[in-house]
Amino acid sequence: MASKLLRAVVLGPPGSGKGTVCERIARSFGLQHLSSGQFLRESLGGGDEVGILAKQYLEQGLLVPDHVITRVMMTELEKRQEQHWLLDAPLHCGDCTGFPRTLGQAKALDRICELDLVISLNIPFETLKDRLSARWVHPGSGRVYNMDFNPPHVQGIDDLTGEPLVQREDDRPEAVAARLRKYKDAAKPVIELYKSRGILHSFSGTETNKIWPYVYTLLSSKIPPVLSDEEN
Ligand code: G5P
Ligand code: MG
Repeated sequence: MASKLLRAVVLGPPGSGKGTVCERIARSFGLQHLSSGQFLRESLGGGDEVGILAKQYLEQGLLVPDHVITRVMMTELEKRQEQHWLLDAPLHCGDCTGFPRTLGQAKALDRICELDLVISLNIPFETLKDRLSARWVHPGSGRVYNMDFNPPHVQGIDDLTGEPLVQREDDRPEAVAARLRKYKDAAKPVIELYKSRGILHSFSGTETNKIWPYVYTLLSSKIPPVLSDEEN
């Protein structure tokens, strides 16, 4: 018989380290990392309906409408549920970042799964702006670098593929300011909802490396790690 699925979500403002923390969780615990923002960015070049709709919102740092992102995420989550079931792995897990971001999205997620764990990252806004202006990404994989925190071996080049790195359109200062403003209003009721359910775990600080050991300990209480804390 299949064992219980672990369902975890990482929430936080732009630049709080959702992507960075989720990559570490994925490596340390063998979870799948699904990023709502990365799914949207991948859809931009495809010319399909979602890509065309999402483009204007992403460029301006606005949230894409609930019905669009919910459709994208439900499709991706359902696809993976089936894969896990077919694989018949001893433990079925998934973690996603950046979704849900509004109460409407949280309700849509409730209809397909029961979350076990919500991790919320609280990082001072000044720190976020600095991080985003120094971020470079590899568009093909979504790999993220930072000129101060985790620079690539060769400036402007992805370590694994040797392809050029780019700066995200929405990391321009005007778009960053809009994203940070929007985040608070939309996220507050979502945070309150998960707090009232007793599944919210908040972590505050200015450095991912200092927050990480606490996140690792929390996850370890739910699922056995495949890598030690120091290996990440
Ligand atoms: P995204 O892609 O989810 P955001 O804005 O929520 O975008 P973002 O910018 O990707 O989040 P993050 O993932 O929280 O930030 O942060 P990160 O990339 O890991 O870290 C930021 C930088 O800091 C990196 O360069 C990293 O290396 C560095 N860093 C990490 N830790 C440290 C540290 O300790 N020190 C230092 N110095 N640096 C560090 O969504 C994009 C857009 O898609 C739409 C919206 O339009 C959104 O704006 N969207 C949605 N719309 C509606 N509903 C949803 N659910 C949506 N999801 C996405
Ligand atoms: Mg991200």
